[in-house]
Amino acid sequence: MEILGKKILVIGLGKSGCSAARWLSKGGARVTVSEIRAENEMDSHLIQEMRELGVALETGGHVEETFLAADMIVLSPGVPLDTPPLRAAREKGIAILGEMELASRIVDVPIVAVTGTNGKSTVTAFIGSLLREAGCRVFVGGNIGTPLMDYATGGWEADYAVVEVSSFQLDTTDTFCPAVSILLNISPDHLDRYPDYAAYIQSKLKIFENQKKGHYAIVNDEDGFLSGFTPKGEVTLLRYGLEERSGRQAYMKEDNLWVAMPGKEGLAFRVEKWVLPGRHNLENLMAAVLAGLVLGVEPGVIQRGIESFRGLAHRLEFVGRIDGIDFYNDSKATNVDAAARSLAGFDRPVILIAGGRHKGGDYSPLVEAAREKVRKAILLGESKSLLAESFEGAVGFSFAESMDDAVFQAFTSARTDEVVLLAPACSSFDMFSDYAERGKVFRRAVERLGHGG
Ligand code: UMA
Repeated sequence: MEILGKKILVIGLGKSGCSAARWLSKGGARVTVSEIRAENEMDSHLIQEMRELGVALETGGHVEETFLAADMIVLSPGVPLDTPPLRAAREKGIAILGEMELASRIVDVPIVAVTGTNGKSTVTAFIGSLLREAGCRVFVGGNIGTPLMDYATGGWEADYAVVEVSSFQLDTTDTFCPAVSILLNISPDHLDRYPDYAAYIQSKLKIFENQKKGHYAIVNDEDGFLSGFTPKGEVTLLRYGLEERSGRQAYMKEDNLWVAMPGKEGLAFRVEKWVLPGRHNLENLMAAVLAGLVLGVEPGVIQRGIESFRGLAHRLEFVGRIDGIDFYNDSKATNVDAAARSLAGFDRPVILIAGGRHKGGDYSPLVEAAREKVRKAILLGESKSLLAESFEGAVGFSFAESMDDAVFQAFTSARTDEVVLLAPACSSFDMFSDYAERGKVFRRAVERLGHGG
């Protein structure tokens, strides 16, 4: 891609924007970064680094003339696509691409891409660990934390790039072409960004758009939408589901995970040591096992991986047991479906801590999942009144003022062998910088209980 001397505008100076600006400026482009935050709200070291790289900074808002003067615009994933300056640039025919698209044009190793409304970080991390155990060099990144541009900017040696891809990132792809694309599930999310659910689905399907013969599309046959989906072209489609059915290349039978891929018929994996709870985590496991097999990971390595993987922090993470009560941190359950799935993983009564920033959408699937299982809900954050309206008459609840307060109330409400679960069903931005901070605050509150308050 020709960037030398080009006027390139990067929107947003978060992780993705920084990484893109670094690579572009080192490659000889004339880079400007436009950032909505004021300079005094940003990391001064970063500002200094950008200045040293010769990057021009425009902070405290976006200026349309700067957009219109660019030869190309690189977008951070979190930037809305319909702002007036972007619309004007689009009308003028200026190329607009996302950080993931830019990175994928530079990366020269096969990309394994994982998307879905829920579970994508877990599957991304697990595939990365399987490949590492198989002796491959792997870059694991994307929405899970490290931008793919970081790989492109150098310093990494990898045989594969395994990336979690969000719909925000897929929105701004154009030529993105993973060798293996995995779509785990689709349910309503981010309805504050998309005009409707159909638009969100279309964004997710872009993960398959440029795949060719020799590439793999791995999809969840249990998912209402995906069970009827077939990618175009000559891509090899692999389907998985909980029960044995024709057309499925992985399924569960007699507590084993069976594979029916061509050349691997009759292969089975034991799953009794797979620690992640719930049927959805068996679905996630099947997706990762199929990916491992198509990437050439030996079955013995996969079996050992199944037995040793412990999951990710803040994703149904086991925090500890205090006075016979088990505490789980699923701060990453930032939408209704994820929180409902989280609850579905338990076969014991749960004290649920939920609430945060409302993201649009309806809480009734959470109420349904909670009706039989949740003995009490502790509600906090901006959405607590909305959640209370939904829970009224179905699940008992109380309000909390802080995470410490919520954990303490949950602990005093719980009985022996019950579960206290943080599964907020909302984003964290009303009280915390992100879901990880929310999870850490929860964990610290639990640890304090363990030390006697
Ligand atoms: N900004 C603007 N103008 C705007 C909006 C934002 O200038 O109109 C600025 C912000 O002030 C900020 C910067 O843009 O300085 C942030 O950019 P960003 O939101 O794209 O964040 P990054 O730091 O680049 O992180 C992104 C992903 N963030 C989002 O998609 C919102 C990270 O996913 C990802 O880990 C990272 O790239 C590396 O690939 C986070 C996320 O919340 C975890 N993802 C969503 C999710 O999982 O639900 C999609």
